[in-house]
Amino acid sequence: NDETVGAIHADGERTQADDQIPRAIQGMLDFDFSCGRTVPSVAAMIYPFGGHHIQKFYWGTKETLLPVYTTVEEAVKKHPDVDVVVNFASSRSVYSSTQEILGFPQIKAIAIIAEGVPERHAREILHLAKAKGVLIIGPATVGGIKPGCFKIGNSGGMMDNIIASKLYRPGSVGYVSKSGGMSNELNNILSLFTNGTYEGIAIGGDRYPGSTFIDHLLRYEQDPDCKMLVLLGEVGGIEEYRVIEAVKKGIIKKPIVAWAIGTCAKMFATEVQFGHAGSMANSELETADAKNQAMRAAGFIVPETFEDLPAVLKETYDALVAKGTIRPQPEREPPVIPMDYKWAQELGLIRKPAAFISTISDERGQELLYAGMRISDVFKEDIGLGGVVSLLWFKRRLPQWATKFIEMVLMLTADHGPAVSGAMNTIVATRAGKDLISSLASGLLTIGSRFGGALDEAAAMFSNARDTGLTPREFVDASRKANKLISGIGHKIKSVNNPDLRVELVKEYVIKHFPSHSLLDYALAVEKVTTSKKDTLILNVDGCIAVSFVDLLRDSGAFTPEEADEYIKIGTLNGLFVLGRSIGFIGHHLDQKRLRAPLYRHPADDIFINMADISQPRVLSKIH
Ligand code: Q5B
Repeated sequence: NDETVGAIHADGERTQADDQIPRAIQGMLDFDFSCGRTVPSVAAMIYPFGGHHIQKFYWGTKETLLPVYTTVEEAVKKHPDVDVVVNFASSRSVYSSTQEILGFPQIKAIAIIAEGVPERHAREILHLAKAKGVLIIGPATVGGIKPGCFKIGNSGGMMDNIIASKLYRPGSVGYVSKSGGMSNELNNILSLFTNGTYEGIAIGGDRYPGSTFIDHLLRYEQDPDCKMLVLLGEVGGIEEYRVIEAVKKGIIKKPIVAWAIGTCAKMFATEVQFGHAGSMANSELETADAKNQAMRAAGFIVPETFEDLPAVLKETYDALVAKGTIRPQPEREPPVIPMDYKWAQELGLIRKPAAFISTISDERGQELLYAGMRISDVFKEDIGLGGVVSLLWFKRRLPQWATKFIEMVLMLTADHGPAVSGAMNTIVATRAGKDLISSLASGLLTIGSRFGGALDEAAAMFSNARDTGLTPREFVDASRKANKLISGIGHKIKSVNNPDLRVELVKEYVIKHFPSHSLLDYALAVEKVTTSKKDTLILNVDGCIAVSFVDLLRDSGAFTPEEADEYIKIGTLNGLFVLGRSIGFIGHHLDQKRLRAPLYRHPADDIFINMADISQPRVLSKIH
């Protein structure tokens, strides 16, 4: 009927739950929609991990939501109309989950998809289900399908197959087979040679299926809308003989077309185990030939070969039409189900402009690539952290003197003690109980034009001044006139008499290794002017790194002048300080954690609180 009937149970195996099960559910919903159902047949999912949540699926061209519960108990309580569970749990957990499901009398049928369920577990489930009057389909089954009504999991295949086999509307033929793959073939044959499938069940190929041929054929016999039966048995087991008994006793009266697969077994010198766990003859009785003979003798319609199956199906169907038992209905237009985007893309039917472009790394292939360089080569060629930065920031290999300089900058800027603004904020955040990322972010957010974030502006100011031909003094005077501090000049504690050794190290390296250091020379000449006014107005660490990096960008030969300018404009140089100082901020966070440092509160006597400028409390006039 057109009510929600099923719940899905999945265990915790991420690969299944993440991909295959939602895909199977989407297939069920697409089938429902194609049948003209007004509500999805799937009411809910049960997934023990991840907490209660909601998952989104397509419903035709629109979307619909399915609740996901963590327990069967919660699901059945919320959905008292549900009586079917499709159990997608793995072979390891299917036993316990099926037992749990069997504890709820509201559930009347369970389809067990898992393969490789231990036979002892399968028999116990079967025993318990029988006692409780619950129909089990499977294990090791694709499930079953009732056109126009409900499909279990991946039964019937993909939507194009469902449409081609006309499974969106009921036919008159009920079939039961062991194999899921063969049931798809049957759907196809029935759609070509009869008016199609009324209901089809694949009982699964295990030695102990939860329900067998006879269970389903008896249901079809009782159902007035099912006019003709098909049994697709196979070598191994004796379940076909139970159907033979029912036919002989007149319990099954509807015409039944049958075939046991595996007649080729006789061509092998020894007994052959076919694909299914149960498909091996342990006696003459269990061979496909013996079964076909016995079914023929009992009055089943058994073709001479499997290839003749379509012909006998057609004959049987035509006879029922001639008798008036089956009245073929006019065909309705097959429904249009939108194709999944991924599938359409795989088939090359659609294209769409990408929302994002990325040009620095690629992890889609076998090996991660940094700007086209294989990660294994990054190590083989020992390009170091400076090499990695040059690949990911500049998309090119830089000469060793340049990559070593990048590494030097990262090492020099890694920390400058706990008193600097960013470290302080990191420490205060840590002491307020924040986690590493929050504390680090707190420190990083402090980096600004006065603290650590002066590199880009320093690079721009010094190069503009030099490029426009200003002498160092003219530059200093012009900045003062414009009331503008020169970025990269000045330090809170370092001075001519207390030089910043980091700056000395950078200067030494640049002068020794760089092919040219003209902007550094210019900046040092500016420093001479500023320190003549005040000895703290030195070329500071930000400024020294910035001008040296401009020399690197302009004169390494690796960049065009336009590229060099662009890297300065887009904020690359501050990135060096941010990256380096993150090392120190993380260190301060860990240090405070290790020290179990308590919440920090700044002493009030260190804050001058003055509200003298507020002459009187302001009173808001009443608004009438
Ligand atoms: N005056 C750095 O200020 C500081 C002047 C200037 C012309 C200047 C200041 C400044 C530019 C930004 C800059 C990076 C705020 C610094 C860093 C990383 C760090 C930090 C650490 C680490 C220092 C006193 C007198 C006044 C000013 C004049 C000052 N700067 N004139 N150009 N740039 N620089 N930031 O000491 O006549 O008396 O009114 O903003 O490059 O952040 O270690 O702490 O590794 O963590 O408070 O090294 O220089 O000086 O503002 O009282 O000024 O000098 O006009 O003149 P101070 P102020 P006057 S490296």
